[in-house]
Amino acid sequence: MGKNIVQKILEKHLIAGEMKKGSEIAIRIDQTLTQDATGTMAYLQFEAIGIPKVRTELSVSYVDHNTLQTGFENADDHRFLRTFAAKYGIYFSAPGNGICHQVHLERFGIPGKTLLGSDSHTPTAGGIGMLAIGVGGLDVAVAMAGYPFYLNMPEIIRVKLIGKLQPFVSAKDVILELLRRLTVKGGVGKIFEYGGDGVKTLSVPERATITNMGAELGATTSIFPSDEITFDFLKAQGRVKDFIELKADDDAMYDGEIEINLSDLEPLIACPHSPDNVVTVKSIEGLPVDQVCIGSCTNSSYKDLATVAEILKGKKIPPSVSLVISPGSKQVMETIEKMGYLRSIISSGARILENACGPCIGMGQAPATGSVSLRTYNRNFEGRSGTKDAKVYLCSPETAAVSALAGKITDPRKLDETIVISYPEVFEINDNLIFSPPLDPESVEIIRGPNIKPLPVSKPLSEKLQGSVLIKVGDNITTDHIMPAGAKILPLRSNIPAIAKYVFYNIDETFHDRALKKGGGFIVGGENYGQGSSREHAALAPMYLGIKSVIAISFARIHRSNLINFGIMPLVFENKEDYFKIERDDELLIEDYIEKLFRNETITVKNLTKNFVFFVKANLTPRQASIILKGGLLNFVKSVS
Ligand code: MIC
Ligand code: SF4
Repeated sequence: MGKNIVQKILEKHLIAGEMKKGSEIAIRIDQTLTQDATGTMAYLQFEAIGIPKVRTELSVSYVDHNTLQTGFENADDHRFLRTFAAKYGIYFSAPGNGICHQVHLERFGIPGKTLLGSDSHTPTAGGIGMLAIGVGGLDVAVAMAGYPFYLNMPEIIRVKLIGKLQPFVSAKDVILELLRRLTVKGGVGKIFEYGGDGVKTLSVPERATITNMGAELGATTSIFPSDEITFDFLKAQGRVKDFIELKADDDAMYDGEIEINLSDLEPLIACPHSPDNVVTVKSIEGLPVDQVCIGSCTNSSYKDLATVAEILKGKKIPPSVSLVISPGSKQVMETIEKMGYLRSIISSGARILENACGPCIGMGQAPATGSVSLRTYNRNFEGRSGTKDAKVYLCSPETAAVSALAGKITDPRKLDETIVISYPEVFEINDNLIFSPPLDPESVEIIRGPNIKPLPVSKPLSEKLQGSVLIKVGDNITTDHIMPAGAKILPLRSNIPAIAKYVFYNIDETFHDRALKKGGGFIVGGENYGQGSSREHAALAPMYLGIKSVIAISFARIHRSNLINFGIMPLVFENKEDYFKIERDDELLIEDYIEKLFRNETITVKNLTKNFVFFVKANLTPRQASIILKGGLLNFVKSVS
């Protein structure tokens, strides 16, 4: 029987298990990436494992999230990360070099290899045919130490693309269409493999936009074939040696298929406050916009910015609009400069930001009170922009640029022009902000500032779990709700006691104090609890506050793994109706659960306050059950090595 691309890559990397839907497999990881906001913890965890040098083929430490440096904290983190990388054989991509996913695609990604990254948008590298998975920092630390990565074999869904995008309809509209159809939880437990004749009409950056935002579907990852278009991309990066062809066999089997006719798509837009709240741009045309932001790991490639520049060329942004543009990498910046596009962007009145994540994670450019912000980014969760009542819409660079000029949401097809972009034969390749590991790591001293606190120690769970429900939240709660980011909180990522003060801060400011006072307790969640980012702080900080278990209707993949990694039990209701019967402050008791964890049996929870029992399941593999009982993955790895 023929194989699909995912099966071919997994088979080559399989260390244990059977590639049967839902069963646990272990795979070898070739490459890892971290970014600064998750990296400091990941490296402290790697250090705690006690290995002298990374054991991967390649590991890269990027600095792209915290680059505002409003105090010493970020700068201290950068210095720690730079010296740590030098000591342990890791490449270091310095602040200013660009967003990890864009740079990785350009300089390091290799078709057919596996990549594990401590950022949920790691699947961007699926655009060149890598099997790239976003995880928490501890999973990356363990992979850097040479251990396999464990996952439950996902379903493999073929997304068959046919036809060709019409002018002013772009790759972003393809993924928005999938979000419209499948919602933010439609991809949980799935890998999307793209195929069909439409694939060859898409360039690598366009493919990467699509795989990037597959994260918003909750998918494990997304992947494109590696073909002549991939070859051309790698050639323009001076990396022909990294090319291999990758395609599905003609008789490959899938667990499902979705078809998208590219020719039928029209410009789409995700309305506040969820990436799946998708409508046509046409249907909300005329809504005045106050801010337009172009960039982020979804849409900051050379192609994106050259297109934007062509649209802006010779025109002026109206005074009511603030247009901010952040190129995805130094290479993109240098190439748009060389090709003359930067000039058109600057002349239009756009504000040029650093090559970094910036406003996407609330690091500057918070919109005005109650304003409308149109962004080419991937997430529009409430408050993520830094302004709680701002209304953030997500769209393509074409829609963003045309709307910025008009001062209101506008269907870009209204622009009566043909946009033709010139491409350089070879991109501006200047890796002077990527530092290779030195040959004499012994001489490197790791420099830690006062903001870098030691790792909190997790304790094994006790035999009887009792505590109160500290908070009850609804469906699709994001990790931005659990552990907010932004300019005030992000600098505290290396300091768990300090960042723990902000757990659930935007939902309930009293959470931290109540949790500390009660010595921990339970969290109750709805569907898709913990969707969004890979930030393990959304598990690590609750662990620090004594949370023993999260009981939810369902979980998002990365957050569930992070909970397990830090010894917090993720439990799901057997009967959804019980969710509605529980209230904040109810006292819960769980006894005799340990054996049941290993056998995946039903566990009884007593609601002592309301005097009823309800039933939950942990759905853990025996390995995960052992991790929980040891108090987390770090303790587990140390105990077996
Ligand atoms: C995000 O887009 O939410 C982030 C910031 O990149 C996160 C990582 C983090 O919180 O550090 C992600 O996507 O994983
Ligand atoms: Fe950075 Fe935004 Fe991409 Fe996250 S989604 S990696 S914050 S650009």
